Amino acid sequence: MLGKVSLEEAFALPRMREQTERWASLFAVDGHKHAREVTDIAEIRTRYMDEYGVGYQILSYTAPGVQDIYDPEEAHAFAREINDYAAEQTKGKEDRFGCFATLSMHDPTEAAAELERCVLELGFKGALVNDTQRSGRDGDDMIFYDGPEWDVFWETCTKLDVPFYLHPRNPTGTMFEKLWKDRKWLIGPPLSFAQGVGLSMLGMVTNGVFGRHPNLQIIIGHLGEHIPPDLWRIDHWFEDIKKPLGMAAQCKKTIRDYFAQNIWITTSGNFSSPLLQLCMTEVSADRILFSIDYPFEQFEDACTWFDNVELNKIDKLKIGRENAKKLFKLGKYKDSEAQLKR
Ligand code: GRE
Repeated sequence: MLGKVSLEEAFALPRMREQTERWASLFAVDGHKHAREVTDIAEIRTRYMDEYGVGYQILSYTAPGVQDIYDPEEAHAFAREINDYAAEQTKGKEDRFGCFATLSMHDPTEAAAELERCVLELGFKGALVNDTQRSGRDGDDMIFYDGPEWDVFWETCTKLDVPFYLHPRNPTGTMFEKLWKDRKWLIGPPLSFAQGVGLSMLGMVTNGVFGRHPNLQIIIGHLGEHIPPDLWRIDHWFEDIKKPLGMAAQCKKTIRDYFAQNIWITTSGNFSSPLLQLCMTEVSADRILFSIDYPFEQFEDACTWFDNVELNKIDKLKIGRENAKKLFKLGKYKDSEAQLKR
C-alpha cells in the first residue's frame, strides 16, 4: 500500500552518540546499524519510506530521552534542544515528515507551555512522552501524569486539539532493583514496556482524566500494550466490582467508551494478524493506526506484513493512512491519495 502514515518512529541527537550506542547494545543485534539509523533524520529513512510505501512519518525522540533526566532544568533544556533540532531538520520536508514534541514532564505548566510552542510555532503534530518522568534527587522517584495537577497540561492538549502518544520507558531505580534486575530479559518489549504503559493508561482512565477532559486523545503503541485482549475482564471488574466499591466517583464511562472516544492504538512493533483482528473486534478499525517502531523494528517486517494482511480495502485504508490523516489533520503528502491495489 502506498502513502502509509507511521507515527512511532524514533530519532536521536547526533551528540548523544555514546548513549545511543549503549542503548543499542541492549536492544539491537546490530548496534551500529541501529545507531546509524536512529541518528539519521531523513536520508536513510526516506530511502526506506520510498521502498516500502510510507508516505509520511511523524518523528519522536528515542526513549527514554528526557524522561530519564531527573534534574528538571536539564530536562527542560534538553527537550527544547530536541524540538528545535527536529524542526530544523524537517524544515522543507513537510510533505514527508511531521514531529511530535518532546517534553520534560517535571512541571505540568512548563510542559504545557513547551507543547504550545511546538504546536503553534514549530507546527508539531502533538507530543510523544514516555510513561513516567524519572524524578527526585537521586532519580529514584517517578512522576505519573494522571493526577489533578496535570489538568492544566491536558487542557492544553485539548485546546490545541493535538493527540498525546504515551510511549514506554525502561524501569529505573528501586522499581528496577526490586522487579526487573533479576529478570533482565523481560525488560522492554517482552513485558516491562506494556506493564509501564498499561499502568499509566489505565491510571488515567480510573483517576478520571477523561472525565475532566472528554475530548483528550491518547495514542498507545504495540497494538494496545496488552490491554485489548483483556478488555472483557477489565470491563467486568470495573463495572461489576470496582465501581460499586467507589471507583464510579471519578470514572463515569466504561473502559470500552474510553477506547471508542479517547484512546487510539498503533501497530508499532506488533505485526500480528490474529491480534490485529482481535483489536478490530474489540476496539474497531476506526481507532487503529499503522506504525513501525523504526529503527527498533524494520520497515520490511512492518510494511510487508501490513501490505499483505487480509483486510477489506476500507479497513486497510483507514488503518494505513485515513485515520491518521483525520487525527493529525494532514494535508497532501507523498502518495496520500494513491489507489489501493489489493
Ligand atoms: C522504543 O521504542 O523505544 C524501544 C526501545 C527498546 C526496544 C524496543 C523499542 O527503546 O521499541
